[in-house]
This record gives sequence, structure tokens and C-alpha cells, in this order.
Amino acid sequence: VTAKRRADYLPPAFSIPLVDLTISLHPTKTVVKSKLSVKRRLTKDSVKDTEKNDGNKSQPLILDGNKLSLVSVHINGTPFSDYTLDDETLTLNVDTDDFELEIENHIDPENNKALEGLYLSGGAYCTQCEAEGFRRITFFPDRPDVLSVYTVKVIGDKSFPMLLSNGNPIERGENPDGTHFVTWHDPHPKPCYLFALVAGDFDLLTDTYITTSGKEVALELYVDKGKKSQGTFALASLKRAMKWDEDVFGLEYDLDIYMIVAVDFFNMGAMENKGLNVFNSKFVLADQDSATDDDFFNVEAVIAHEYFHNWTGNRVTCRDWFQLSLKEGLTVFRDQQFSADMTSPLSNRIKHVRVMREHQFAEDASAMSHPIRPEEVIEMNNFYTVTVYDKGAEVIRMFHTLLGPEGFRKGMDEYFRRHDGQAVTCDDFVSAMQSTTELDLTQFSRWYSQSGTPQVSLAHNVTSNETGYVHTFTVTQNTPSTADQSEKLPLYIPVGFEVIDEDGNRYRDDSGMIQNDLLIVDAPEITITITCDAKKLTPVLLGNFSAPVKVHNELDTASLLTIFAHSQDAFNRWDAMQTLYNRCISELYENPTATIDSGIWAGIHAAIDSEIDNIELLSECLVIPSFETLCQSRSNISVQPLIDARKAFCRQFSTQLEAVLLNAFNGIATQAYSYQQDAVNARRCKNVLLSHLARLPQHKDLVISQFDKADNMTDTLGALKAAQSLPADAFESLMAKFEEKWRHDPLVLDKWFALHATQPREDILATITMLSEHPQFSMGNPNRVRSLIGSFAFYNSERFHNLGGEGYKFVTDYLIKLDALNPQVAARIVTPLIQWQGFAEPHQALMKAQLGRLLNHKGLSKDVFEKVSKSLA
Ligand code: B3K
Ligand code: ZN
Repeated sequence: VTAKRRADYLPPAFSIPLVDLTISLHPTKTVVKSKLSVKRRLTKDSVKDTEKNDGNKSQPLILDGNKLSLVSVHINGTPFSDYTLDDETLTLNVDTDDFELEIENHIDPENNKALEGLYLSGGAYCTQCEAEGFRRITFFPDRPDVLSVYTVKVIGDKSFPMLLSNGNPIERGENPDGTHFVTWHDPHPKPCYLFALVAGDFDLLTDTYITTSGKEVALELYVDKGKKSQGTFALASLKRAMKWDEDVFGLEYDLDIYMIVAVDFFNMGAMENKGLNVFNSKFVLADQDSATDDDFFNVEAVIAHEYFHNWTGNRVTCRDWFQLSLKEGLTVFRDQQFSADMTSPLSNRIKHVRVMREHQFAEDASAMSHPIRPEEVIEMNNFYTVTVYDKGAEVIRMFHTLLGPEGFRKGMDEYFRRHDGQAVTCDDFVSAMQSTTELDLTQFSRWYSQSGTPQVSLAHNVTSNETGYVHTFTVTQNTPSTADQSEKLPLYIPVGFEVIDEDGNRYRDDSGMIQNDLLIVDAPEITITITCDAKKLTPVLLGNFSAPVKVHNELDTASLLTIFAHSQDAFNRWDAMQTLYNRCISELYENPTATIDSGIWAGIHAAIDSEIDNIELLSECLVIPSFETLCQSRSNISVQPLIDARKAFCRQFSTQLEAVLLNAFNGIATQAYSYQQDAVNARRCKNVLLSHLARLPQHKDLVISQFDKADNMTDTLGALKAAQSLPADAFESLMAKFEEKWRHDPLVLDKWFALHATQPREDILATITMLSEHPQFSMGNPNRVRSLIGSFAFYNSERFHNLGGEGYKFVTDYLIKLDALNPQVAARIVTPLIQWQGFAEPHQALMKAQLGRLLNHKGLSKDVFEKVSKSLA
């Protein structure tokens, strides 16, 4: 297995302006006929003087192909046999510069359980080509910088009434053998990873959208039979996204038809294929009964994300896969901005910061650490990571912060003006941005090449002189070395910086280095001073999470409560409470019999009282940091003691604050269900409160009564989550009722699987084994596997990290089986196992023992191999 390196990029030797495919669908023997117009880019003349030209011989045409049976090759209509074929490539020794290449091959969609390329699952044919799946359909230069205009004829049995591909349908008809066909033409040149084909029998929802410039676009949403009513929200979301992209970025859709198909078997969330998005049904189907508010939110966000890719991804695509963040970081940033506009900026920001702290920081600290633009890749699918996506979006957000909304928009306009229709690099993006701003982005662009989580630390000293008190703030930055990179350079870090006193008065620094509440930290150390009358000042760092860094700012409880009371930034107020909780948990971690100071409870009590009418902030502030978040500010972690400390804190939280929590709970009126921000906030707050109250035996009935009365999935699930802390029999009985009602709805049942899998009960492994025999469970369906096995590995830390090592072994045993079927999903779920660095012995040794078993397993996929071998290196 060899890695590819970013530094080794070479432009393609051939271009393929036209692709003409005829695909005759058959479960085990689909026939693919491909007709390509091929043009040599590096002709003998153009390479004459370079070292690539070995004499007069032309370079061969090398096509990727994987798991294909080759039937025939023709060049300009004549059979061609001067080629070599191996497991990964077809090499054609052609001398011509401009020719037509015809290839016929067969594929087996029914037995394609990896769900990459063309597969037949759940009664429908479906494709997934990104990153390198097109090579499982036909022989082709499977790289994003070869752009072609596609014409695709799909032929299928009439039991598949809908035959879809990219672009516009140009012909349809019937064949003498009883099959039928549709021919599609996509006028926009595209890389092959954006190719898509879907065939099946679906329910269809339609609508139209008129763009600002008056163009009419037909919208079509294909869902499983009987699910039509669950598709309306997705379709409405699509229209909101289309409008938003016009309003905010001036970007209109560019085809006459936009299709979305929801399928049950899908390796990830969704795919932005040109004009034909394919979605995991989880991110399309939603109604009040079966979907939570979070599900509605996610549907809207993912629909928007894939739509936004039409410009950031499809019109302007990546030159090579190392540039993935070019489209993903940017598109995630765009979908985050959209969601903030559609729902609420605060809760969105908190949501995304949680992802960074729980998952991205963990990735940086692991053997899989990589910059947002990776340098080296064995299996590209392993790099669709929280680093490339979410940290990538944070980097784009910093551009936005530094340039301001208008400056950012100017840069984006320039990016499209320069690169529409091209396959480009992250450097091209930076340089488009650079051309519209005075700010020198040279140092800033290190964010693309440097991995790891920078640590920003603050030292605060006070002296006094005749003019008053002189506060000196020394801000240092340091990026610890990572598995992939030992040397680190100083970054250009915009650090939100607010200084307040106990009454909330704000202070400027003496030399005006803080501008717009931001301090630019571009050197290893920056010092500022504030001279004033106040002896006590509280510095508030990283407002709105202005950069993807960890902050070290020693503040006492009083200062944290001052921030909560007075910071101008709601995000900072939330963050101060998180720090306070984190600190209390540390106390209990170090001394399990410690009791939290009553002053702290009084402070939290007052904080709750003060926000009783601001239920959005209140509910965020009532969430105790997750175990995963707690891990990111600690090293050498003993899992059970940390979990116990968190539980002890939660218990004291419930006991000490019972009255105010109950009062708040009763104060929020239940209203008829609607997915409107006020109603969402109210439900969220009630459910957070319920989870605290549920720890107290006297409030068991609140949980049960909410479960019994709920008229929507948010409250039902809220009750079930709260019930996780009720006695086992009470929880089990609610779970049984739930299963009884929902056993025929796989997406809802996923929630049920996950609730079981995250229970810290001692016999959890037996429970999971039993659940994997459930009629709705199947190892072939990624959603089921993620909800049962993934939830256990990622979120049942107590049992996964159990010191007997059974949790690690259980996941490993499962992964060995899963990897044979679906390497992509297996490589995702191996993540918690490879992140052993933060844990104390014997966790590390036990985890490594299981990783060793995986590595020794014969026939391990490249996907799992890459992660496991790195983690053991
Ligand atoms: N671009 C796809 C992800 C493809 C993942 C390939 N393993 C979805 C998205 O980011 O929009
Ligand atoms: Zn994306």
C-alpha cells in the first residue's frame, strides 16, 4: 500500500472533453459502454524540451479501473489490443493525439456492498463516485481535474420506472426487449466524481423555483413509496437555500432541473452530484411524528450544503483531492451561515464549537492528525474528516472575520470570476481573497499547511503607579507537535478579546491593538497593557470562538460569573459556564469526596434566574460538557474516575438546583408542535431541564408523563433520553413501548438502537449482540451500523473503555466483519479506538492490543489499514 503525496501532483496527460455512456442495468451484470473523445494535452511537441519526454515515444493513456470486467476496447472504431490491465489500471499504448476510445465492461451492482460505484440496495440502483468510485463503474482518468460534458443513456427494466442521471433528459423510449431508456445530457463540464445514476420506483414531489433573474427551475424530490408527506420540509428547505445563495452570494442555479433522491443505503450524509443529489434518507425525511427538531435542522442544513456545492464544488472544483477543503470547508461555512440565518446564530455557533472541541481537537491529538489540506493520503475516503470539513470551515470563517462580510463577498466574487469552470487549489482561493484586501494573507495561509490545535495562553499581571493600575496581558501561542508534523510555526490568529470589570464596564488597551474586539496574535508572544482605575479586570478570550484554538486563561469563579453576567457576547457567557462546570468536575476528579462550594451553586442559581426569560441561552448553559469535551482539556485520562466525577457533578447539580430547575420546567408552556425557533427553544429547554430532574427519583413521573403525552418526536426522544437515568425497568418499559410503535420505521428505530447502545449497563455487549439480531438491523446498512455499533464506540465511553478491555475487543471483532463488507463505514467507526493518546494505562495497552489484532487481520482494507497502521506507528 503506497501513499500519494500532494507534492507529486502532475497535470493530466490527456483531456476527455466528451463522455458518452450507455448503461444497461442488470443486478449482477450491468453492461457499461463508454465512448470517450480523448485529446493528448502533452503532445510530443509540447513536452519536447522537458525531462518527461523520453525520446519520441508518446506517453500511454492510463485509466483507473477497479473491480471491472473488461469486455472490449476500440480506438476510432477499430478493435485495439495494445494494452495492459491490472487490478487498478488499464494502460493503453496509443500514439495518437486525438481519438475516440470505446470501452465495454461489466459490473455487479447487487454484490457491491461497499456502496461505492454503482450498487443495488433497497430495491434501487444508485451511485456514489466521490472520491474515487467512478473507477468502479468504468475505466476513466478518475481525478477531479479532468472535466467532461456527459451524455448518459440509462437502460433498465420497467420495474425501475424512474431512470435518472445528471442534467436534462433529452430522449426517452422503449426497447424491443421490453426494457426502457432515458438519455440525459449535462451541458456543464464536470469531473467524474459528480456523475450520478439512480434507477428505481419512487414517490415524487415536485415544485418550481424562479431565480432572481427569472429562470424557472423544476424541483424534483424522489422518496421511497409512501413517504411523500415526509419530503415536504426538505423541498421547502431547498427553496430557502436557493434564495439565500442568491441574496447573500449572488449565486443562481444553472440547470433547468434539480433532483434529489433519498435512499436508505448510503455511506455518508449526502452527495452533491450535478443536478442529481443523492441523499441518505435520514437527511430528507422529516415530519413531526417521526423527526426531532434536530432532525429538521439537519435536513435543512444538509439540503443547503449540497445545494451550495453547486457553486463551491461543482462550478469551481478541486484540482486534486488534497484540496478537498477548498470545497468542503467553504461549503460547510456557507451552510453554517445559512443555518444561523434560518434559525439562530448563537445555538448554531455553540453546536459547531461543540463539534470542534469534541471531535476535531481529538483528531488533531491523534495519529490521524493532518492539516486542512493534507500532505499524504493512502485512502482518500479517510480524509472526509472533521479537520477538512469543520476546521476547514473555521479557517474560512476567519477570512470572513478578518475581511468583514463585504470584504469576504468581494473575495468570493473574484474567486468565481477567476475560476468558474475550473479545477483549482486552496492557494487559488487564498490568492483570489488576497487580491481584494489590503491585509497580507501570507502568514494566515499557514492554516492550510499546519496541523494541530494551537494553544493560546494568557498571563495577566497588575501593578500600580501614579496614574492607576497597569494591567499587562501577555498572550502566547504555541502549537504542540503532532503525529504528522513536529515543527510548528506561529500562526496568524484572530483572538476575540474583551476586557471588563466587575460591573461590566469595558476597557480598551493603551495602544489600540484590540480592534473590533479582536487581538491579532501573529507572533509567539504579544503583550498589551490597560491602564485604568480598576484593580480587578476580567479578560474574556476567543469571543464567538474566533479561531480554532484551545485557550488557557486562568480565571477564578467570580470572574467566570462576571463574564456570564456582563460579557457582550452571548457565546462567551455560555463558554464561561462551560469552563465553570469543567472546573468543578476537575475538583471531583481529583477528589471524589469533594463537595462543590455553595458559592458556586448560588452563582449558577443566580445565572439561571437571570436568564429565565432567555430560554435559548438558558438551555445551552444548562448542558454539562460531554465526556468527550472534558477529555480535550486533559491528558492521561482514567476513564471511569472522570465519568464518575462528571456523574457526581450532575447529581449535585440536580440536587442543589432542584427547585429552580423545576420552577423553570413548569414555567415553560407546552405549545402545539411547530418547527419554529421559539417553539424549538422551548422544547429544547424543557428537555434539558427534564434530563436534570430525571436524576431525582421524585421526578420519575415527569419523564413518564412527557413520554405518554408527547405529540412529537422531540419530546418523545427527550423523555427517553431523560429515562436513561431512571431505574432500568422504567427505562426498559418506555423503550419497549417505543419499539412497539416504531418497529417498522427504520430511521426512527435508529434512535432506539442508539439509546440502547449508549446505556452504561453492565451487560451492554450482550444487549448489542441481541439487538444486532433485530429484524430491522443489518450489517449491510450503514445507518443501522452507525446507530448501534457507532454509538457504542463513540458515545458509550463508560463501557467502551471498560478496563476489562471487552468494549475494545467487541468493537474490533465487529469491525473485522464489517470491513469485509464496507471498508468506508468500518474506517469511520475505528476512530475512537485509534484515539488512545489521551488515555492513561492500561487503556492504551488494551486499545493497542486490539489495533494490533486489526492490523494483523488478513485482507484488511486500505481504509482501515491507513488509520490503524498510523495509530500504531
Ligand atoms: N462531497 C460528499 C462527501 C463524499 C464523501 C466520500 N467518501 C458530501 C458532501 O460533503 O457534501
Ligand atoms: Zn460537502
